[in-house]
Amino acid sequence: MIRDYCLKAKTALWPVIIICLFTGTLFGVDKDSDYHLIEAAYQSGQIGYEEKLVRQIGSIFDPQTSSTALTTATEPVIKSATGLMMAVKENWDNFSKDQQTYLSAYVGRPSMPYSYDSPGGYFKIHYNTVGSDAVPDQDDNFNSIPDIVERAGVYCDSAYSTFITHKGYLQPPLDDGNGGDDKYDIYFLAISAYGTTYPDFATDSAWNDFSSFMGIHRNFYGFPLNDDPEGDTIGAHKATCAHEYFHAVQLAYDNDFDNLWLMEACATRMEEVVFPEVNDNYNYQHYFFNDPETSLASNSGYHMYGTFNWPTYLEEKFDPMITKRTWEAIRYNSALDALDSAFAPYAVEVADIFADFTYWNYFTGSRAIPGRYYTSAADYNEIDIDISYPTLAHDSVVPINGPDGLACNYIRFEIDTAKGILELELDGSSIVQWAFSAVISDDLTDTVLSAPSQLGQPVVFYYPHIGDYQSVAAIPTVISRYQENNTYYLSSRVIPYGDANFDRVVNVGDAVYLISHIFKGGEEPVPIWETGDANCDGSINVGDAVTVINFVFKGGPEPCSSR
Ligand SMILES: [Ca+2]
Ligand SMILES: [Ca+2]
Ligand SMILES: [Ca+2]
Ligand SMILES: [Ca+2]
Repeated sequence: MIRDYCLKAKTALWPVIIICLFTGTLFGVDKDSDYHLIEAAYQSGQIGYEEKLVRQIGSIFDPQTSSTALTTATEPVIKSATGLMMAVKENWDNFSKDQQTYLSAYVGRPSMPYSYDSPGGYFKIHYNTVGSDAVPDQDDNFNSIPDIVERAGVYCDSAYSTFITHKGYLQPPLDDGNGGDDKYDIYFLAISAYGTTYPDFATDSAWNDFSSFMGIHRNFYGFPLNDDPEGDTIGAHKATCAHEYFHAVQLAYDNDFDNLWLMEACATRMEEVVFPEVNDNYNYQHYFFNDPETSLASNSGYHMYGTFNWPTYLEEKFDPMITKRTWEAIRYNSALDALDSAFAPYAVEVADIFADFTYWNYFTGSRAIPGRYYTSAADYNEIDIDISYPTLAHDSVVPINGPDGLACNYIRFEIDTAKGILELELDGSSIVQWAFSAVISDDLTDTVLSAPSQLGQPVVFYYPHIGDYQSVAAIPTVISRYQENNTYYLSSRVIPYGDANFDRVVNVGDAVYLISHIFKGGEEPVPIWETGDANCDGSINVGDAVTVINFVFKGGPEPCSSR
């Protein structure tokens, strides 16, 4: 078994070195899911950071240990190894000599016998026809260039055209003739990932930009299914060219691992901007939608691919160039500050609009309303409900998984037979800044109430005639950037019709209160006037006092009994 835990250097490029870096029995290393087991082992403290990076490189790039065929479509494969490459480069000096020797075989520029220039002339695509990196030899146009290589040229040219020509992003810095000339280099590789972008070297710009080159999977067999009419293999290939080339563009602005969450969110978004027919990004949306309590700005796991919804929301709600403004600002700012800067034309910041984003994410899948919120809302997954109640009234609801900074919960109440006025209250911890939204729905309406919490005060919503609707979704949201797993109390109550003085019972006091209001200039019914409309005729007058008196003293029907 020990042999299974040894990582082997590529013998083609390096002297035969077998480095038994690890002798533990944490896990095997024979499937792409190892990447996640390694991550889990690191998160639980079983292995250190450098060891994690070395093992993850092995799980993706080492043909001895990785599953290069990717034969199980249901098994998630790592989408992009770009963040891993960035982390290895950033931490290079922390690796041992042996680790550096091992890593060098995988993080350096590959060498391939053949190359092909893309029709647009911007990309040089390198490939092999034998050995573990071999591409499929299909050549339907009989020009002696494997068709998959030609397709890479077309797809990457499309990405170039969208990002550089049409949207005006910075072109990735020239690479000093590496790979044969100044064209951007792409290598077909045997890897357990769709692709990876390798930061190459820093330029002399005033900001931290990097030249780069790209590795993409050698055949795209066995990836998750997608919607491409040309088939899943071609769809995965297209998505990868858009995704990884956008990473190359991002590296023209900044090479900072702290930005990885936004890099992945935007690169995954760009898959559907360049190739809207593919929808491979939908395969990753549930990592966010099943985990809305994890911070938008989380750099771990697949969550950051699922958050392609964030740039989608920004581009659809505000304007299509907001992502570009963000990357322009990221040269001199953190990702969140760069976003704030990109919103400047609208005089808002992330904290002001994050609650709006949370309820856009509620109206997807079967909850989508035609013409509202996301363009593709009906095709999306549905957001996870943290707690779901079959009835409306519940006091002191505490979350199962409280939200991190820039995250939220969804708590849903079915209205069932309740009628009256809804009172929905959020009392969040005073450590972080909260916002609160409530979605009041039936099949046709999407009433949303939303407000930030002021100075640690509770947020309370009142809404009349709640019995007319089917459900209420409460969305407690942390709009502070940081702090994990925040807790709160949430209460959903029903104020009965006729409770004009809001003491939660209907009795003679309400009749007195109404008469005082109607005839003596006394206060309006509280907390909203509908509590006093005891006959539900849409106004407050003596008839309401009569209804209350009949109900309390004469066994008459309860207020608004006909509604
Ligand atoms: Ca061909
Ligand atoms: Ca080059
Ligand atoms: Ca009362
Ligand atoms: Ca009335």
